[in-house]
Amino acid sequence: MTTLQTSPPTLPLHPLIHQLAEVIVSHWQEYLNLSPYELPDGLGYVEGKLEGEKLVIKNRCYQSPQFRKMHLELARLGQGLDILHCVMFPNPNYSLPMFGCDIVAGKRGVSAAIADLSPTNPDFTLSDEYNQALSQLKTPSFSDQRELPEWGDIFSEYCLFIRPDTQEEEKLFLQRVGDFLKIHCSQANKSSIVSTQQREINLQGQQYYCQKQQKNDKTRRVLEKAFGDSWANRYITEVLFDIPNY
Ligand code: BLA
Repeated sequence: MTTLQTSPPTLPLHPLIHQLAEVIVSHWQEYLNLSPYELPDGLGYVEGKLEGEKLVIKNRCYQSPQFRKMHLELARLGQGLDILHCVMFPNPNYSLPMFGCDIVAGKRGVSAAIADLSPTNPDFTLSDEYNQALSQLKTPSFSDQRELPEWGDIFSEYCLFIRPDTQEEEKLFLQRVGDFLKIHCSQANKSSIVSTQQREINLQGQQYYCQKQQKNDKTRRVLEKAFGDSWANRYITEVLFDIPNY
């Protein structure tokens, strides 16, 4: 296995991935008070090649008072598979859902585009404020809605999981993620610090979310192929879905 950490080149990825990355980062910059977040052991830029094709991963990571970690990852496997992964982990002192999204684009276009604001409380509901704001959004209809996997009970009723069929649908997806982010950032900015008891409940909700996401075999397989089983496991549990225990 080779894992190199050199200065990151710009990855030439599927246009929807670049567009979504721009939507995400511009919302973070506009609404939140960002500071850098260091990933473990210089895992910001990684290249791996074990069997077959090269996997290149480029990470950007920030934090803010309301978010423990905001992670945006762009990755390219060989010439054929482009990936965007993003998760905003709330600071458990605030009762906020998890924003997450994933885009997977292959040679034949985007096969999966998913975005959600996922509840972290024990009864799997979003707060009234979130429900009210989200229910007021215009709900676009997509021609190819995909079915969530078995571990997907963490996602809310607003979760979008589609295979975009046209550029118009790609645009609608981008708009919807922008809407989610606007709502999320403005709710976060309005939220106040909770009791230590509630903080514990928030942490448990995030732990459950991460445990479920760690069950996504499709992500695991891609990483194992490029980096081997133990590296992949460490990356999934320490970078993609590290379970906060502080
Ligand atoms: C699906 N994720 C996938 C797929 C691949 C990856 C190859 C299959 C695509 C398809 O079915 O069309 C791969 N995703 C990756 C890799 C990384 C990644 C390698 O992020 C990182 C390096 N996944 C997330 C987040 C969400 C998510 C934050 O990381 C949601 C908020 C969801 N990805 C998700 C879901 C599927 C998926 C629900 C479909 C899984 C299935 O159908 O079994």
